[in-house]
Amino acid sequence: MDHNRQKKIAVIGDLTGFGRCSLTVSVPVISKLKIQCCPVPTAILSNHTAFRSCFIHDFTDHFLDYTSEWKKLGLKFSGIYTGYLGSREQFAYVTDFIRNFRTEKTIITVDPVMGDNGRAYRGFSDEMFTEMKSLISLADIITPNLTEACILTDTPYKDSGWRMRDLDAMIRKLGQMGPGKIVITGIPQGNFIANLSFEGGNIEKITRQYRIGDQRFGTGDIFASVIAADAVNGIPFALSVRRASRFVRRCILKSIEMELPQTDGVAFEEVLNYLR
Ligand code: PXL
Repeated sequence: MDHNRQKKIAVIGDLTGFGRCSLTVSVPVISKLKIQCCPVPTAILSNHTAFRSCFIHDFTDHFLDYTSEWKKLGLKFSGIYTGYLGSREQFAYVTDFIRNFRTEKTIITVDPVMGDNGRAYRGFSDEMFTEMKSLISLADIITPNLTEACILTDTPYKDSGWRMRDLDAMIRKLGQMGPGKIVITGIPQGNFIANLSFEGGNIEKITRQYRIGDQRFGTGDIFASVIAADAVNGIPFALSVRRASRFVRRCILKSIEMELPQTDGVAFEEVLNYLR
């Protein structure tokens, strides 16, 4: 039996019941882009970690049993996309997963989820930062936000006043760490939010959008899901970055219109039809 007739992406991330992040946005977004999405849960949470309290069940101990069944089925993936990892030990498992399941054609997207607004998410340690630096060396594409780009390159974070020269140095440093395609998201530039992308060693592009309200949870996961799916669908990287940011913008605008609390993720369901 051939289980590999349709393109599919293995998505490694957490299953979070409330707050629309990780798998609860990756699965619908990737599916909408006509790719079969196969989740590997890293943890099960009642709600994401930015709420005052949450239940977390770490799934590290089941990673190998879960993924070895996929080996038995002979599954092959057009893409592997990793997001939030719940424990330090998971980095070794994810690295082995990539080595075991990668084919010549598999596109590896690593969203180095670690923090935002200059701060690490709850539960992230210096050791996990070091692990993330090795994980990105296996990636074809990475999608750090500004905070994560700073962590990966040991650059001090600041809220504003980024000069092009400094951003340039940072993205090149990331490029030297392995990935061929990089987009740094959420760079504040006055009334604008910019994304800086890098491809094939030297093509750089900065795209800006008017800042609309504050940041909302899960938008990085939506962005990276579009990038991972587009890459598998053969869409040029620069176009994909534009599509992803435009879609995220639509999601934020809808959420503002519906007056959703910032913690609750974005109302992507309302605008998913625009993604095609
Ligand atoms: O969107 C990033 C993210 C993913 N998963 C979990 C999180 C967060 C951010 O807080 O808590 C569980």
